[in-house]
Amino acid sequence: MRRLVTPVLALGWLFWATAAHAGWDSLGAMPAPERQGDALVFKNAQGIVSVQAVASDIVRVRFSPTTAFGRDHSYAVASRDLGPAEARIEVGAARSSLKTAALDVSIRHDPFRIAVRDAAGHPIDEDDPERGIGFAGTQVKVWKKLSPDQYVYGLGEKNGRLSKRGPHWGGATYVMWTTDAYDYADDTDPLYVSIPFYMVLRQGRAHGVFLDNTHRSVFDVGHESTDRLAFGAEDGELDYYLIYGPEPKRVIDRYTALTGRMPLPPRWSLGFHQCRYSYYPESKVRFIADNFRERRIPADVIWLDIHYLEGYNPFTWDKQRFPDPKQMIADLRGRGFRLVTIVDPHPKQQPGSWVYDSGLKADAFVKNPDGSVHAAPVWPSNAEQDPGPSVFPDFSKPAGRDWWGSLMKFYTDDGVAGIWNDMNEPAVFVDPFHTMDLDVRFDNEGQPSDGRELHNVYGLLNTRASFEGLLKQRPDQRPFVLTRATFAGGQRYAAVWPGDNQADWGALRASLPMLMGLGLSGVSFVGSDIGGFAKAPTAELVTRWMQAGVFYPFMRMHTEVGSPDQEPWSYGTRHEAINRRAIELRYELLPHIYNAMHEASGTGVPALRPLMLEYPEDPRTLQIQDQFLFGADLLVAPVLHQEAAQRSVYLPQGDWYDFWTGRRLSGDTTHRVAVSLESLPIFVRAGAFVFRQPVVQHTGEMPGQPLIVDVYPAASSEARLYEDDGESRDYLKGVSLTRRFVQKRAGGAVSIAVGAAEGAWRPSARELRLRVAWPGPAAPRRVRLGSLPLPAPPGGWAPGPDGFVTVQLSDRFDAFELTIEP
Ligand code: MIG
Repeated sequence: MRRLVTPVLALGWLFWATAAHAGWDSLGAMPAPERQGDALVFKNAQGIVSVQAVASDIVRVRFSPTTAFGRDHSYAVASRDLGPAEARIEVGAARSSLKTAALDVSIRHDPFRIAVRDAAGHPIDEDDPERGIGFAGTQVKVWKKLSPDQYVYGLGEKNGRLSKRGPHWGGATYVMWTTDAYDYADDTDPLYVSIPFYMVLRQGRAHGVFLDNTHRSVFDVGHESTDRLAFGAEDGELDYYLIYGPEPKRVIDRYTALTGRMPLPPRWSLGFHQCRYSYYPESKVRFIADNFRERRIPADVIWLDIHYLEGYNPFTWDKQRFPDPKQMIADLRGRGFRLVTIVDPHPKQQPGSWVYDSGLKADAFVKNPDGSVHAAPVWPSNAEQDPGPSVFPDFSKPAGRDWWGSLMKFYTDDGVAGIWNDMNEPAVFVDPFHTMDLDVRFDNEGQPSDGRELHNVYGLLNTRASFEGLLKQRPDQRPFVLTRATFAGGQRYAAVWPGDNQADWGALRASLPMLMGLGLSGVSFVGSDIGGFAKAPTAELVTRWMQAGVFYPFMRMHTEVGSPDQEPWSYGTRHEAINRRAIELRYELLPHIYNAMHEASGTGVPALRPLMLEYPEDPRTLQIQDQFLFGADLLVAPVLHQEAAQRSVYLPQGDWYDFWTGRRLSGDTTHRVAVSLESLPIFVRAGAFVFRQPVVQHTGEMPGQPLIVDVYPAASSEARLYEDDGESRDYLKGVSLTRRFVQKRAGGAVSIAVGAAEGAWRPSARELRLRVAWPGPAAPRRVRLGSLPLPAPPGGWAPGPDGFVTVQLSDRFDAFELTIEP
């Protein structure tokens, strides 16, 4: 867009205020505001603005180019009870301000501009002085200053860089409009998920901005002009929250206090998942299960895609292909497998069928403007026999969600473990937009509206209904839902996979910033299709993808219809062995992974972390996207290039250990590491505790396994380990086990203190195996348990060839201290 500001400026602010730039009106002068609680409310002939301290570190700005605000309603916000604001408010003639313990919000009245500083006076977020808030017809927008030292992250599931300012900082524009993007390239936008949230990091200080508007929205990050960040929506209010850190982790914590957090997933869902479009008939499913067990490749879940259905119609079984699903599922369970089925939100319009008839009766479907039920072609229209259009549940209606939720019984009765919601952008087979007609009518929780407003939350509300339905059917079990589309706050209901990626190296590399961007945006249970969905990967690509996928929070292999076999053993024995080793590593690390996911469920801070999240003060971390941290302590640098013989790895300040060899490496520098096809470079931060177990074939084999704790000494450090039964919801009532692990180095000795168990859960009897990366030049002389010297090797402790000293105890859940002396 051409800048029209400067020449007009010369005419004076009056014109400037009303004709700032092509097609947009900019908010001009506001009279002094009215105070309402912790908010200031401004009104003029152009519109109404409220600036409210929601908490001491969260400010909400609402603007409507009308005379009054609409209903205060949100599908994304989970809680507005975020702590006291205790705002001090001052109203002056030219300026007003709103001060909390953390923030200083200063509002200039004429022209209307907002600037936020932290308590020390650092600028956090400032309206662009020339533009500020604007509107054009129903559109609303705000322009903010963007300075060269501001890094922008987040925006959910996006292609491109981790840092959202685009290549060479030429800027980039991101659209929020959930879209079925089959076979997308590494620059396709938008994709399936819309999360209008970004984080800004400036000289180590972070804040977040969340636009709570479900209409199509656009984020221009330094694109139209390098020094501005603009965002806005096609309709509705400009309703955004500014969330202060200053630590980036704190921003996520507070953003997810507002929009909710991922509930603790069932442990089996953190195992390995095998999927394809599609496994059928039953004998094929059994064959896949047999392969895993006989080849000793661990796995927990097999997935059924749309070919299990009769005519692609959800809530049916094709009885030719699956004559006895209940028996099949029971047999699989007996061998440690769970089954997840796809359930698309588009039942066939089929009078006489129980799903359609009961939906009509519950008045649960999306309507046409004339009040008739809306029908359109999706998968059931492609059925070989008796094809027909589909109807679409209105998930924005509580009764529609309840009805959908009640249908989950169809699956839970057969023993299906989890639900896969696909096609919920919603995708519809009509060109050119490939979605539902936007004039359709939704209930919108009592304030009827159309597709323009509800499109972006269709997936979120679909998963909400699935999640709540599963919970109703199995109140004592954690629901598992996977979704393709969602919106801000969707982390409360479902894990996310970024749809139909390509089986190529670019897509493998792109998966890391995409998944990290989701994590920075509150969605921490994520994983891309391993091997790639569209087309066929090479053996080498599959193996590299499997290695990277060990650290995807959701680890699933999947491929499209008609592609060659894509299982871990499909690429010859050498690749099978390496793929097995990768999946085995996943299972060895499950106690650690589960612990990290538990942390994410409590704070929102994702397990899969960009380096900037832990090292925001280190400028060298700010754009790294080809390596990542898992939790705070594991740094993973998967090999992402074909035929690579080496790769470089940046280790931030501090000491590090090579996970595989125990060799010490210094931080604050870039290392070149030689790699072979077998290599998955992993580094462990000094001070880390890594929680492991021996390889198991599925999570059902975990009870009774030794708990292995690898300790990587630093001057001093601590960690907490969370455990529970992995499946039930008893942990919500305190039936869990948390222990604190502390280590210290002093005078050449290393001491490890394990705290008393908190919580009411205990695992079955097992061994506790502590392995300490012994820093001394020679083997230790003595190991004491409290004051008791343990028998020397081979009795109570043993130095290993790998430099680790191993101490085996029975895990007794009481506090103790171990000292290893030189
Ligand atoms: O139009 O269910 O992204 O994972 O295998 C394709 C068939 C529909 C798209 C999903 C993909 C799934 C496929 N689905």
